Amino acid sequence: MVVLSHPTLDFNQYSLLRSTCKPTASFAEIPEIDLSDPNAKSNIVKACEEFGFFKLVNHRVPIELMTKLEDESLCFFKLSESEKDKARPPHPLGYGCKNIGSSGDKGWIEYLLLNANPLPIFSQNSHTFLCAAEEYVTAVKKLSSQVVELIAEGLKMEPRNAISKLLNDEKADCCFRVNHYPPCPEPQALGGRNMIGFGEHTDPQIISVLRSNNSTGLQICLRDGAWVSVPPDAGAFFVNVGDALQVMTNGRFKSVKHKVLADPNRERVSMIYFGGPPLSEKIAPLPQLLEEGEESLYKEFTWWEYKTAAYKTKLADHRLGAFEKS
Ligand code: GA4
Repeated sequence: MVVLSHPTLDFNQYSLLRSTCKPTASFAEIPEIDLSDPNAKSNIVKACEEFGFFKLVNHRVPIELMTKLEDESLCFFKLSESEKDKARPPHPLGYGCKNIGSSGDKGWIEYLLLNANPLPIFSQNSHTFLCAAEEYVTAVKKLSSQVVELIAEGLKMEPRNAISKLLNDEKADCCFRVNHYPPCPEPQALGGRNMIGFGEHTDPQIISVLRSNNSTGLQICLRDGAWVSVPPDAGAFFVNVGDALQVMTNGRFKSVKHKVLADPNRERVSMIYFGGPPLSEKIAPLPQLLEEGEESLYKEFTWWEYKTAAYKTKLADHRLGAFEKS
């Protein structure tokens, strides 16, 4: 049984979830980075500066790893509510439905939120899911590390593992989430507008690597404030700059605001790896990146301090605001 079936939802209760923005055209100019291209490093840097977001192709992660985990995830989400309830609550980690975070955000979504370092056992029958997740997370973790090393090279930073060593640390605070957005019925009831699946936000971590099935829904916010739809590509990954990387580059890269609208006809499944540093790590501009005389735009803080503060905020809040120097 799919949990978010139509009769169980009260549209009035979810009135705040209606998307208030005009429908946007698909954005064909999403930067596409070909990992086999010798210019990948400078292209990634350009994409992170302009969009905080890019699509990654020729990444060499076998599509079978992705589809296997997608199938396993769908098997989990098709379980009865009482079965899924055994993996609740999502806080700190586990199964969540409609509620995101702990500050009242809601979405047309159910999800699994898991520690990625290492993956936990979240229910008795999770063995096949966890095997698929383990394989997938191992591959995506490696890929994230490759991407931040290309970033370091593109920024002409020494050593090239200055960022990747944080993601590869045995205490790295990385998490993994699988989101399931069931088809959202009756958009007419919402005046033709789509229901919010996951409200607008930036990711607090260093980097996020997303893969979704072929459904639309993901939108990113451009520098001029316009929201654009990201055309889906089930064989590619989409990479976000997170708040921590914005700070580490002293604002040269911007963490990208993004959101997901539920599709009236198709279910969407996305799997996202969030690469974060160890909790005790100081998050500050990398000294190698500061020009002579350039000062940090941010107060000093550890990842633990930022994460603790971030988890008390609402999705759409400007989380870095409290850490900017006035
Ligand atoms: C956004 C990125 C990740 O999905 C996440 C989210 C977390 C959650 O779902 O519990 C948060 C959100 C995310 C940022 C602000 C807080 C915390 C929900 C929320 C309202 C797992 C993360 O690390 O931060």
